[in-house]
Amino acid sequence: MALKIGGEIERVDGRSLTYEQFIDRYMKANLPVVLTGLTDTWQSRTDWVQKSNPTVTITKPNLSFFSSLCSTSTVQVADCNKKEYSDQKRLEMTLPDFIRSWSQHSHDGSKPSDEPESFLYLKDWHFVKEYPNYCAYTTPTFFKDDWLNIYLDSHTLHRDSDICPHQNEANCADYRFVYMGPKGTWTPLHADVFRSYSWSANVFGKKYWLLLPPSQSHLLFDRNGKSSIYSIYDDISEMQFPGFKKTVWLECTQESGDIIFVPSGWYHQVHNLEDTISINHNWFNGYNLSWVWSLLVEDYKIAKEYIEDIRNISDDFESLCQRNLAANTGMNFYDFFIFITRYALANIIELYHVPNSKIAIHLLHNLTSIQAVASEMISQEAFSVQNLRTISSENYDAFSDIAKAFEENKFHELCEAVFKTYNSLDSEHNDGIRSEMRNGIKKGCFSINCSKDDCDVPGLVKGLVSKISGPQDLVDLMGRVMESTIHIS
Ligand SMILES: O=C(O)CCC(=O)C(=O)O
Ligand SMILES: [Fe+2]
Repeated sequence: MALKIGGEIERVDGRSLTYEQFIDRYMKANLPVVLTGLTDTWQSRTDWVQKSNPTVTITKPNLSFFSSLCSTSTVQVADCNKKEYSDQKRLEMTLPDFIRSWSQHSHDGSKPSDEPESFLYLKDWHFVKEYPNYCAYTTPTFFKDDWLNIYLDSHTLHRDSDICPHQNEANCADYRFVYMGPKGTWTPLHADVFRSYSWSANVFGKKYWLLLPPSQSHLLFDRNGKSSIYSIYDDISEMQFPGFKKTVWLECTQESGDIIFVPSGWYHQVHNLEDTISINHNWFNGYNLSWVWSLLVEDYKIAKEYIEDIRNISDDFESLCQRNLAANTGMNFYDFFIFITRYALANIIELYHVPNSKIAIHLLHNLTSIQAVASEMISQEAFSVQNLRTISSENYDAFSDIAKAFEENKFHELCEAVFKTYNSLDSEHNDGIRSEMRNGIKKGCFSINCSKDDCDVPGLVKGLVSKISGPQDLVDLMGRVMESTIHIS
């Protein structure tokens, strides 16, 4: 069945787009775009590319850069020829072994065999985390309002030791990745983790993307709404997937140096048209936070239905559901609530320091979006008084004990990162802050933005709410903050 292509993804020169335009046209509207001209100065675009012949402009990826810099790395690779459950089969190997397999690979696709040869694609490599001193790229301004990675730089998503026993492992670490693989490697149809946004930059090579708007996602599922299509190029049974013929796709060819923005909930399939190396981040912020929450609610229902028959014999059914949700989706309601509570507190601390700045507009928008999501959490069984009595003290303290959070270094780091992020989106204010810091004015609280030696913003916040015992308290706190900041000058 031929695929219906509705059009091409819009291409825009990123240098002529303002941040406000990017917010309005793409993040808020949840529409994809290809941005050009934003990667020319990246170190990776020089170091990761090998000019094989100086007289002819033939280039290849510089694989020896990786074999020498990353000789001790262990990486996850996908075998593009083998399906396992709803994804490609994953293997673990050393980076030099992967590079060797790539160099030896001559994939002509014609080899008749029952067991197709393996065809390896290195995915989800936490390159920045592993090599923090090598500056491969700078995240373009458009993608800097990234709550997920900002939070994970100081905190972990899970506290329960039974959910994430190896908290320091790179796979709990962040959502900043490098992908690389030979021509023909590909990624099956999917929507991204947490229904986050993603951006993906081609450092070298070329990719072909097919994207489907979220309004058509239901057409990709079978009659029971359970299993979904693996590859749009498979021979798809009309009996099993009756909606598929109605789908209309957007396509694009992403050239070397281009960055694609993939909005929340858009299913996509991706093919490397040449040997390709790319960098990508998954992230969310105030513009797509509700997508993350909706996915958690949807996946929670599935996790619950799956074990419904043992409800009556289970002592603590809710925590079983939450444990399964964390295992399947990557976080559960408590992880998410801790995350938004701490992100909100960091925003509140900074808001009280710069109430009349442009930064305050970002911070207030963040609080409004967190408040909207938190109010939807109130009615969830997970937050009933009874269920909150049974959750681990690690989880409960992490959102309820504000005084303790204010003492923690990792919370101070979060405040600093939040402030720096919004400060960098507002260069005017930037200069003011820098000169205050240069003057070495004494600080009264832990905010890096604090210049008063008698400042008690943390005390003020503690005065608004002594303890956050659930989503209702968070909603109320934000209501009070938004009321009181109107009067601050
Ligand atoms: O480049 C790929 O193979 C997949 C990338 C992707 O799915 C993404 O950036 O969301
Ligand atoms: Fe993706």
